[in-house]
Amino acid sequence: MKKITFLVALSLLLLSCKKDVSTHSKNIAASIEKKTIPQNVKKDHQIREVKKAVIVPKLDGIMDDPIWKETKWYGFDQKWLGEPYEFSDFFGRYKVAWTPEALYILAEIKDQMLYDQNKDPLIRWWDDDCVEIFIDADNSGGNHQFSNNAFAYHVALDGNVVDLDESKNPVLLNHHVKTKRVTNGDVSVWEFEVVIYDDSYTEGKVNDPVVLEKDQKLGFAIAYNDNDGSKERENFIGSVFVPGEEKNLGWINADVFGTIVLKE
Ligand SMILES: [Ca+2]
Ligand SMILES: [Ca+2]
Ligand SMILES: [Ca+2]
Ligand SMILES: [Ca+2]
Repeated sequence: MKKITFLVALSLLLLSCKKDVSTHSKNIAASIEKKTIPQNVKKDHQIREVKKAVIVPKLDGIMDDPIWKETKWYGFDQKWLGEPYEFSDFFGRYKVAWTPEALYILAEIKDQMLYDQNKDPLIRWWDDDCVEIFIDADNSGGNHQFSNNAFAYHVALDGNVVDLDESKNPVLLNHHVKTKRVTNGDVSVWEFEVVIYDDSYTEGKVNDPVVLEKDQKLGFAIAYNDNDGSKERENFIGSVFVPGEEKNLGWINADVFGTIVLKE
């Protein structure tokens, strides 16, 4: 009888040891998994509140809409690429507003020469004069170079919209961003309507845009590629400070985008 009791006790002990060992190995596996798949956490910076437009601004390149009278200008004031430039070469400022259906941007750009070297919108699109709009729908930050975690919409002078997709090729995303530009002398007024898509967007499929809501945060930046007749762009001027030596990171990493907060 004693022997049986001893054997039962021994088996129970072994069983509990086995359970401990297996729980322990599971914990190790989980921690290794955590380390190999780091969750990106964006540190919000340049946090700006964006006002809701009660009346949708008319996309006509004229800034007389009620919302543009109520919102303030921000500057394209960060040189991301190129030599120092003069006011006569480039000056830019912009405003942002929102409705549940889209983000609206007004940009006033002073550029003494509008240059469209490559008529094909998918050839070296960044070397032609273009406005670049950076959107991260869920403000996640992180790499988006060949994914739809965020978008870097290059809006060309002819209104074509280009970004790289998951196949690492440029695609036209003209249904994401609509624009109207009116140029008088060296000043262009651009109005944009940006329909927001999140990382579930799949090119060639039916995709539902994000319905924007009060207090929603988005990653946002805007920039201008200025070329006045050179083989390659001469300047790239953005809206947000990028720390470190390499400033041209917006097209790769959504961590450098500022953060906008949608307000009534
Ligand atoms: Ca307008
Ligand atoms: Ca220029
Ligand atoms: Ca994202
Ligand atoms: Ca130019």
